[in-house]
Amino acid sequence: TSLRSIVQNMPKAELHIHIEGSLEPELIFALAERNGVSLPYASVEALRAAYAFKDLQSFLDIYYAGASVLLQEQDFYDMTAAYLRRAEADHVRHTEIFFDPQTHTARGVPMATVINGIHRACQDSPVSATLILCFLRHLSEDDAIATLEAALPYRDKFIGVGLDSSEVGNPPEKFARVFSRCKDLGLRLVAHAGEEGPPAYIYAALDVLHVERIDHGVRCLEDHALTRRLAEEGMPLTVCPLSNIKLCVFRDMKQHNLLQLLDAGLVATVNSDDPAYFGGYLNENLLAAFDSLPLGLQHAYQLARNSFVASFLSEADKQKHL
Ligand code: ES4
Ligand code: ZN
Repeated sequence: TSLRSIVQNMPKAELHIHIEGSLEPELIFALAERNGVSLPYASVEALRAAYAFKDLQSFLDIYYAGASVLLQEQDFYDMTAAYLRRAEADHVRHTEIFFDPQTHTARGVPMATVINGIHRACQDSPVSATLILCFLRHLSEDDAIATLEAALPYRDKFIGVGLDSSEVGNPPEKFARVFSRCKDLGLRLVAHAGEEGPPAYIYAALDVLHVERIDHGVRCLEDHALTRRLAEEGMPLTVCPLSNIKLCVFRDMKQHNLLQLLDAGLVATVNSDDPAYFGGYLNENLLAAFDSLPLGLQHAYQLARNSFVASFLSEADKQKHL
């Protein structure tokens, strides 16, 4: 059996997937039609042609436009169900799904519509799926606090909170109070850091927000003390190879630092981030990395293992997968 087929078929967890980033152009157009929303693109092909990004912000502008077609609970259900079917095909056994409520509540969509639609699709899937509510870091901390309050009636439907959107200029410190509140509520904590931002943002995510995983974190290798610390603490990084290439964090996949991260002893995992926008779901991310980097069977095994170790499954549930 080839390494590629082992990588594809091995049971795995996904820990960094924005559900709004799984909206395929075909579903965007179908939902636009269903909801009478007009799009600034003439066709599926025209929309897909706009997926040429130079950095994170140029992607986010199109990602928020795509999400504007989501209005009814069934829309959120259909989007999530479609992702979970793709995850199942990639042998994903467990997934921790990010969602961005502010992208929808700002358009007048009720919090209940967002959470109930996504959550019901998770319950109907054979894949184990939990939810992580992300705060948009380009908005204020007061907006994040209001969002948390609005979500608390549905506290049983999400396990944690994260921090996403435009990183540079919006450091973790900006969200110290809301993360402290979330920690007191028993929510699990993660944050995007060190994707486009410097190592200082990773330190702040750890020391100010007290996160339990770093999303991306690939710029940690610029700071040797930080790299050593992440390794010693077993602090996981949720790395997204195709995302990093599409957003020009690395010039091409041969330049990606995934192997250096693993060689440094970090609990690195591979994830799809925004699969509809970046050219592939989880197995396509793994295969792209394995095709371009000198990764072998041991690395495949390590990445599958890391995905469960880094998850928020109970220790008993992790054991079943290790
Ligand atoms: C995101 Cl790749 C990435 N980075 C930051 N925020 C995001 N939201 C959706 N995808
Ligand atoms: Zn992300």
